[in-house]
Amino acid sequence: MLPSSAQARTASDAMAVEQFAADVRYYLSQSPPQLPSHYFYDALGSALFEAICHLPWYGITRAESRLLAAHGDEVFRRLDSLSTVVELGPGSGLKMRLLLDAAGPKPRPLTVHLVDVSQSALEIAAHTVGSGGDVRVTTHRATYDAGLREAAVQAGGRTLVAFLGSNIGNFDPPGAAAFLHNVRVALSPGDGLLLGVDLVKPEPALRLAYDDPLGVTAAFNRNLLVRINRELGGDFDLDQYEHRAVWDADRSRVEMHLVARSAQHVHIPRADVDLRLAPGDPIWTESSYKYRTGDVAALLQACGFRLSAQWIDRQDGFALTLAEAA
Ligand code: AVJ
Repeated sequence: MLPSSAQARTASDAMAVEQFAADVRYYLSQSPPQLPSHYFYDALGSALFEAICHLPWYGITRAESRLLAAHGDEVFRRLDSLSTVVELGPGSGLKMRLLLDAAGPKPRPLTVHLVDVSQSALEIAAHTVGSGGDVRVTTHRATYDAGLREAAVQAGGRTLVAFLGSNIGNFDPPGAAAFLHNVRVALSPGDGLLLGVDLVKPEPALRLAYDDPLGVTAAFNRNLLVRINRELGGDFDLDQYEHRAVWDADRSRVEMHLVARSAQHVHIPRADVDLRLAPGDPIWTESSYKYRTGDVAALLQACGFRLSAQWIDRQDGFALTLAEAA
């Protein structure tokens, strides 16, 4: 007999695999075939993403860290009597630690809720965020919406939601608006939202950020096929997929694809998939939308927030925006 927590873990893992299988089946049947980008983040995918954050060509994490270190104290000053922070998609947790450190001594006990689909990322983030000894940390292995609802139920007092790293870039514009609406609904007037958004910049910089000379991003992208092979019994032939990143200026997004180099016939038994690709056919694995500063303000206002402050990193083209639930 398993201890009840281990049992719960096993049951939720089984549910997660079933959801993965259903999503793989549905999205690969679209044209072009697609895969949802949040499945990048298994243990290896999360580690590869951490490596991406250190690449000289990927400026998002460094730009945001500079802004958090420089303005974190002001975030807390503008939200006096804050008692809860909810971070959606904390990754390694280093940025939240940076924000908490920048704020200095906390006048009251602060609880930080971390929401992530990746168990390995959550464990690392909880350790990193908790290492300051100045906050209580609670984790939620869940999607953003489900995790935010859970955290909001437990939260007492004034709350700040942090959505950093330009994670919002993975939503298409209607999806981003719907998501921010949900965040607003989970909050009360006076609660805060700290949003990190990557800005539109010249195409060569965008291409290098998503197709780096070390091939780390290519490995991150292909790891999705490794994960499907392992968890769903797929037979993707990894060398037969080329990593491609393209900037679509009209839609203001970088797309990542995996392009078949030759004709492919793929079986994924646990997802009941039988997929044929011709040479040059893409599987679309990610969209990363880029914003202009004015877009961010307009989007927040349309979703029930009032702009409180916006800080820009000119070096890498990144915006950190603090808004208040209106
Ligand atoms: C974590 C979604 C913000 O879009 O820049 C990095 C993911 N993809 N390199 C991004 C990613 C390729 C990243 N986000």
